[in-house]
Amino acid sequence: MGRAKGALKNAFWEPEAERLSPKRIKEVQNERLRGLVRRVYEGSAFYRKLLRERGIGPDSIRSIEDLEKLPFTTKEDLRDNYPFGLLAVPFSKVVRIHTSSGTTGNPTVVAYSRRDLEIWANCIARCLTMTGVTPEDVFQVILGYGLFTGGLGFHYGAELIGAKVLPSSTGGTKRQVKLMKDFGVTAFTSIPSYALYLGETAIEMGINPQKDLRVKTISCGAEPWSEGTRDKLEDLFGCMVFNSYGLSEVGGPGVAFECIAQDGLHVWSDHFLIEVIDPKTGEALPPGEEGELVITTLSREAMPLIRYRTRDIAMILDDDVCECGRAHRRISWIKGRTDDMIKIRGVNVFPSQIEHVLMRMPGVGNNYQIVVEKKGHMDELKVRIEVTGDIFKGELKDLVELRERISSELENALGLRLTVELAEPGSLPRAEGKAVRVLDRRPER
Ligand code: DLL
Repeated sequence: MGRAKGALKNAFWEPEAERLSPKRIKEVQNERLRGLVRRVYEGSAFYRKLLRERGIGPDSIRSIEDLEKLPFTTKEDLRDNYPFGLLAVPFSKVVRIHTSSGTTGNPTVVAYSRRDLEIWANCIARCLTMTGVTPEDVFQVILGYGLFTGGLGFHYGAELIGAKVLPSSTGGTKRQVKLMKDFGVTAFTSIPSYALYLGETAIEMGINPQKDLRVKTISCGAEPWSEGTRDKLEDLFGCMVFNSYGLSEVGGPGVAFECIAQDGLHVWSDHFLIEVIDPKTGEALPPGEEGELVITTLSREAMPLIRYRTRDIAMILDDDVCECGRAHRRISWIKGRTDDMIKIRGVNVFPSQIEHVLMRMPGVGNNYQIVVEKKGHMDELKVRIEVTGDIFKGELKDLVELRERISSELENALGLRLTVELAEPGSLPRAEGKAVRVLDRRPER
């Protein structure tokens, strides 16, 4: 647990919008959903066709209760209509274009109008204010600038607050730490695996992150992680660390964020309507049940999306007003993606299940890697795990005992036999962007 837990103040950027009552949120959503359907009907040939095929007219949708009548939008739809087939405004209204980090085929394109950019910056300003960032802060943006939405997204949100923004982007880890120290950085945002690496690097440089740095609030996201990793980061930096969720297709980061209650992520419900569905049947699931997150963008102008299937797995938490005073719907941490599940000898495994077990165990260090191979006809699962410096320098029997404990906890959690390999601290590859956790070396199936 971070030393400074609870020291941050609960504050609001757009108090009126953030403190909407559950009833008002619903009214705003109803009104914006009706407006959205009308807008895409008029402006988007793609949605007009899709809606007509379902017999839906511009005024058929009256409220969010009608949401299930609307079709889903998928990543394939974005790819098939590359690059600008989903625009709902004339091209002249587009002022920014980002793409997703697609590694195969066409990337997915995200276009913004001027108003989209304003709303995005406001959402990020809400998120940062909610987690204690103020105009007094020196805010380091340790996320890629460029086509990736992370860097520029946080940049403009933090600038809007009036914080002193340090656009250090990614890479050059020692330089990042030096800037953090020399400029008295008090808040930063990064990918969680990179935040751990920054902390380790600081220690290597003889800098104690708790004593020699002034960081008081951190937000991390853009890749799956666990509360165990959060605890490690809070211990490392001695401050609170918040989960930050978003995806480029619906605009980038700033979709959902933790508040200082750290009890689920608030989705800005005046701008994003969320559902959780059974990924196999498409049916909506009630709060408390885990499924695929589906997002409808209520305010986006240039490229609004209706019922976008994120492939992210999470659940809606209950509808109570949070102790921070916000009724914006909360979701759980993201368990993983429907497409990052690995099937090993018929058993479904999510990398996050492994992370969840590991990051809570004493003796386990900051990095791990999952390797899947084929031995004869059998799939073999191997997990390579860095241990802490103490364990590494300690006695052999402690290493052996740790390895056995990890094996047995992982086997219990996954219901699968596996091999555990322990590694020296800092020896597994680090990424400057999203961590690559899984090496699937099985021949193409
Ligand atoms: O990662 C946007 C972002 C930037 C979010 C900075 C947070 C901070 P994409 O590159 O399009 O956009 O990747 C989006 O990353 O569908 C999730 O699978 C995953 N993801 C994002 N945030 C989290 C999180 C950005 N907090 C994809 N926890 C999403 C788990 C996350 N997974």
